[in-house]
Amino acid sequence: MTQRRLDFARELARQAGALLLERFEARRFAKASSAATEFKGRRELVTAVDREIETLLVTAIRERFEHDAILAEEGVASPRGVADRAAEFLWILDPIDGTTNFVHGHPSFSISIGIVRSGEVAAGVVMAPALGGRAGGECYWGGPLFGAYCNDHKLSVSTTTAVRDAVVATGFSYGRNEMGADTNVERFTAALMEARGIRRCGSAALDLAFVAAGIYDAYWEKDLAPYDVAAGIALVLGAGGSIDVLETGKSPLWDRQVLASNGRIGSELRALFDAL
Ligand code: LIP
Repeated sequence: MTQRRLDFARELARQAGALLLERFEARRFAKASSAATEFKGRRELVTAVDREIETLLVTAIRERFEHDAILAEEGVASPRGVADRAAEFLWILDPIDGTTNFVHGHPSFSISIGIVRSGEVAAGVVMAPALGGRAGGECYWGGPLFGAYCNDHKLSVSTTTAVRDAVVATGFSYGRNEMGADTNVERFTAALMEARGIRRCGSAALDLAFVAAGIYDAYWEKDLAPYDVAAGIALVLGAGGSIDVLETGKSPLWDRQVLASNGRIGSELRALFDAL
């Protein structure tokens, strides 16, 4: 049942990825107007392409798996944020994760398709059409029962055992200017001073895929939505990594926070943050 959906999601991501790359290059080389960019908040962007890709994804999923539930970032499928968490199968979709990068011509953006079965993350696909330097880009796919892959290459998390030897990644909330917001700056500074390197590439789905690929040894972020992380969580677990949270007792999928690691440095990084 999940395998069928994962196979379908891979083909759907390939098709949607080709369209997204076409739109990206048209915008980047100014053959298309950038006027179709709107604001959802002070710095949160949404484009007509977000909605175009989401409509493509939702229509195809509805046609093939009509009884499955769908949660999609732009609300094409259902009121934004309403999700039937108890459904046997729930699709969690981000049509463009890394929208700011997409609008500004940076290649670190992805299509994220997460599949949750009876409340547990079961599989995911993260499609990065502008990465990899070859036709079709990089398609990360897998899940806890399937392993994790980049195109046809099997992935496994890194073997780094200390934060001082690690390359880690994070991101920052759109709402960081709001009164009382958790800006993540203290955690960023602590990790910057301890780790070998730190990256902020602007797509949570890709950051999680990079943990699964052993490129990053860990990644954390707050104020993320389920559609930012659902597919990436499946990939990290499929590659033998660990998924934790920044506040004990919270859900990495539903409570807007995640700490993903290779399973070897996650607790050290969590302790570094808890000590702040
Ligand atoms: C983005 C995440 C990124 C985070 C941004 C934003 P979007 O998602 O992928 O990690 O730092 O604030 O949430 O809005 O591009 O889908």
